[in-house]
Amino acid sequence: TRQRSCTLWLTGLSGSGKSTLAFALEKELYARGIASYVLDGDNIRHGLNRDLGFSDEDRQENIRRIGEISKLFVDAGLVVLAAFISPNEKDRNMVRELLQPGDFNEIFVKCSLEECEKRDPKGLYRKARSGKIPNFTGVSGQYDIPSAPELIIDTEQLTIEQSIAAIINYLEERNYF
Ligand code: GGZ
Repeated sequence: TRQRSCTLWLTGLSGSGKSTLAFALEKELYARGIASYVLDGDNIRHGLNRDLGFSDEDRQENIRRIGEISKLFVDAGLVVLAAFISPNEKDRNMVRELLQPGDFNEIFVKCSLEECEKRDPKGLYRKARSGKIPNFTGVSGQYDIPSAPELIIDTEQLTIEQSIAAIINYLEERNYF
């Protein structure tokens, strides 16, 4: 049987390409008649989670709430594209446990810190390096490299098109289409 809804959980450093991939994927899935929805910092941290910052405790609560939202959206029949740094493996595993087996697909959006700093689309690494942003992931905050992700997308090696193709291929293997 075909599985129509699930969560694709994109984890990686700031600037690794999570949101870019999520929106490109949303477009591709739409073209294939599949309804998806992107959750990212812009629509979650400015609204539902506006009370949360970037301490370890706040990130844990951020991820927990996003996990609960993802669960509801999956119940509603959507493919959830969740794009969050989610630096702590234990927090990502909490979401994995929260969802039905197979509904949580961890995609490691792999990109070296060096390259993310070079991209620095919002100038945040620069600020972090000058000490203006405490606990900034990769600079003054840790990032746990996923130990067993379902998929790794290396955005230093692949174009956006190739990255999307790899994810679509993964979904095809899992009988999403
Ligand atoms: C990391 C931070 C921080 C700190 C603000 N550390 O590249 P962006 O700007 O647009 O995405 C980052 C976003 C991270 O939010 P998440 O909800 O994905 O983080 S987590 O999963 O860890 O809860 C970045 C910005 O917020 N930002 N301060 N200290 N990123």
